[in-house]
Amino acid sequence: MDANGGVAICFFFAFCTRYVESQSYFRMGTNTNAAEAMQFLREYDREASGMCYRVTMSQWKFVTNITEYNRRRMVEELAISSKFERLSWRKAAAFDSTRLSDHQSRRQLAKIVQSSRAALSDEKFTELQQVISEMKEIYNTAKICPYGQKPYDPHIPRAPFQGSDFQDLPIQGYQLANQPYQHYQAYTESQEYPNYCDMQLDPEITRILAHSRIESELLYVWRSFRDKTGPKLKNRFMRYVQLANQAAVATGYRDAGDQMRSTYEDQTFRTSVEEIYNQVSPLYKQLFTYVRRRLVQRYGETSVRADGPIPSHLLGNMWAQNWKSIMDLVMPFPQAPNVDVTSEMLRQGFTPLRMFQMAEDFYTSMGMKPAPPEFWRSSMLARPPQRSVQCTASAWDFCNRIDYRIKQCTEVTMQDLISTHHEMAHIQYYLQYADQPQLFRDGANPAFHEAVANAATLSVYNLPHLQRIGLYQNKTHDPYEVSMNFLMTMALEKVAYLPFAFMVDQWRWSVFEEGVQNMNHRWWQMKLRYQGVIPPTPRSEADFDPGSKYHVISDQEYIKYFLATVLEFQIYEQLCLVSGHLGQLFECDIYRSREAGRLLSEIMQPGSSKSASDIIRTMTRGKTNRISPEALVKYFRPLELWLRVQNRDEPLIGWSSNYHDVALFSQQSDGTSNKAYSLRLLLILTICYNILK
Ligand code: X8Z
Ligand code: ZN
Repeated sequence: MDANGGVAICFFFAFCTRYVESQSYFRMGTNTNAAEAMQFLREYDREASGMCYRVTMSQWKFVTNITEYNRRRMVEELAISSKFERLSWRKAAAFDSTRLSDHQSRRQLAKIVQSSRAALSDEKFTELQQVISEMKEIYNTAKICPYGQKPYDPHIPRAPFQGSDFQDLPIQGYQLANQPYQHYQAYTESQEYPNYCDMQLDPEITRILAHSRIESELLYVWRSFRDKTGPKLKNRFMRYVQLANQAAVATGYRDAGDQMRSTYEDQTFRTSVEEIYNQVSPLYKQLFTYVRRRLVQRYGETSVRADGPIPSHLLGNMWAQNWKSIMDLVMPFPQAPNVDVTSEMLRQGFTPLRMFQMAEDFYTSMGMKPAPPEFWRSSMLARPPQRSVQCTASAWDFCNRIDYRIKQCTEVTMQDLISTHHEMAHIQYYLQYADQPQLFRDGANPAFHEAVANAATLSVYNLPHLQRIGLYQNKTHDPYEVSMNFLMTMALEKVAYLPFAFMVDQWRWSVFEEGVQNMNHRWWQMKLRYQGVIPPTPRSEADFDPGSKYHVISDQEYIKYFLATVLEFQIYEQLCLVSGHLGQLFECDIYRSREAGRLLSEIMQPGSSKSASDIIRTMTRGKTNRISPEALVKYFRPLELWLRVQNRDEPLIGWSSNYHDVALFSQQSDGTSNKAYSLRLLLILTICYNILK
C-alpha cells in the first residue's frame, strides 16, 4: 500500500503482480478445433487454480513465518508452477485462437500465451528467472553503514549539530512546521541506529530520507544505497534485457516493452499515456514551483537554484516519487492542523480488529459483500510476536473461491486505517469476480486493482467521512485552511508521483527498444525532463541508478501505477456522481451509498473478462471508454488556484536546466564526459580510416 515501500515484494498470486493480457498480433498455432480448445481451457482452469493455491499457500507461509524451510518449500512450489506455465503455454500456443468463434475462449487463450516468456528455450527461460532472482537478492540484501561512522567522502564535512537542522517526525504523522524541533542530531545518530553496517532500505534508509533535514546525511544515504546496488546489478540487468527481448520476439512482439504494453489492449497505448501525462503536467509544475521555493528557503540557493531542477535527495524519498514526508516544509497554513486522527483513534481505544471491522462495514454499508469467515480466521492483521514476518500490507486470493486473506502489521494509526480500507477493497474485488474462470480473476487491466482500492480510500481519508465516523471535528480552525493543508498532503502523494510513475517505463521501454548503451544517462535525462529532478552528485555509466528501484530489477511493469493514480480519481468521481454528491469532489463520501456500491460491483464483477475500455464505458454511462485525468485535475482544482497565487511572482513555472545540470549525468564510467568520449571516438575512427585508406 505504501507508495514509499520500495522493497515491497508483490508475490505472484497475492495482489499485485498477475499477468493480464489480450491482444491478437502475437504468433499462434494452427489448431482451430473449438471443442478441443474448450476442453483444454476447462482442464487448465482446474489445474491452474490448484497450482495457484499451492504456490500462494507456500508464499503465505513464508512471508508470515520467515524460515529457511518455508523459503525452500516456496522455491520448490514456484519451480513446479513454472513448469506448469511452460507446458500450458505450449498447449495454448498450438491453437489458432483468432479462428475460434467463442470470444471468451479466445480471450483466455490469449491470456495464457501473450505475457509469458515460455517461448524461450528451457535453458534461457531458467536463466532469465535466475537472473531476476539474483537481482532481487542483491537488492533485498543491500546494506549500508550509518552516516558518520565511515564518512563517505572525506571532503564532505560532517554536519555540526544544530538546533534547527534536524526534525524527527513521528513515523505516521506530521509535526507542525511552527513547533520546536525535538531532536538535535543527525537521524543516524539517534539511539535507534547501532554502530554497524546493517542499515537497509526499509525501514532505516527510508526513514532517514523522510525525516532528516541535514543535506550531507541525505546525500550520504542516497548515494550509498545506489553504490550498494547499481554496479552489482548492471550486467545482470543487461542480460535480463537481452533474454526478455528474445522471449518477446519469439512470441511475436517487437521487443519486451511491446509485450508488456500489449496487456493494455490499446494499439495507441504510448500516445494515450503521453496525452495523459501532458494533461497533468501543468498541475505538477505548479506544485513543483511552490515546493522548490520552500526548499530554497530551507536549504539555500547554493543547494537549490530558484528556477532550476530540484536535487532529488531533498524530496523526502529515495526516488523523489512521493513527497509527503516534506509536508512540514511546505504546509500551506502551518497555524491550521494537518488532519491526522491517530490520537483520536487511540483515545477511543481502536484495535487492529476494529479497524478491519470498520473497513468491512464501509463496503457492506454500500450493499457489497462481507468478508467470509475464512478471512477472519486466517488473516494476519497484526505483527505476530516471536516470529519473523514480512510486514508490507497485501491482500491475498488463494484461488479456491473460499480463502482470502490480508497480511498487515496493523498499528493504530490513521495511515493504517486508510491502508486497511485499501486492502479490504482488494478483497472485495476478489469476492466480486470469484465466479469468473481463473484467467479472468484479475483487474480489467493491470491498473484496475490499485485504482479501485485507492478510489475507495479517497472516500475514507476525507474530512466529511472522518467526521461522520466520529474521528474528526473542527471547531476552531478556518475550514479553508484545513482543506488546503489536506489537499497539499494529497498532492504531495498523488500529483508529485505522476511524472515519476510515467518516466520509469518510458525509460524501460527505451532500453528494450534502443538497447542498453548510456542507460544511466538516459535515466537521468528522463528524470530531468519529466520530474525536474537532478542527481545530487555526479553520475556516470559505472552507476546504474534505475537499479535503485525495485520494480525495475524485479521485472515488474510500472506504468500501471501511473494509470492507476489517474484512474482512481476517475472511478471516484463516477461513484460520487451516482451517490448524488454535490459540492467539491475532494469532500465526497460514498459511505452508505447503495448506488455507489452497485456501480463499484459492476466495475469489479467482470474481472478481466472484459476489456478496460468496456468497463470504463459502463462506468461512465457511455461518456468515454478511456482513462482520463479530468477528475484528478478537478479534485485538486482548489489547491491549483491557491498554488497559482503563491507562484504569481515566480520567474518560471517549472524548471530550466543548464549545462551544469546536464553535466551531472553526462560522464562516462572513466570520468570523462560524453562529449570528450565522442571526440575520442571520432579521432580513433579518423585514424583507422586513414590507415585503411
Ligand atoms: O509497489 C507498490 C506496492 C506494491 S504493489 C507497495 N507501490 C508502488 C511503489 O512502491 O513504487 C505502491 C505505490 C507505487
Ligand atoms: Zn493495493
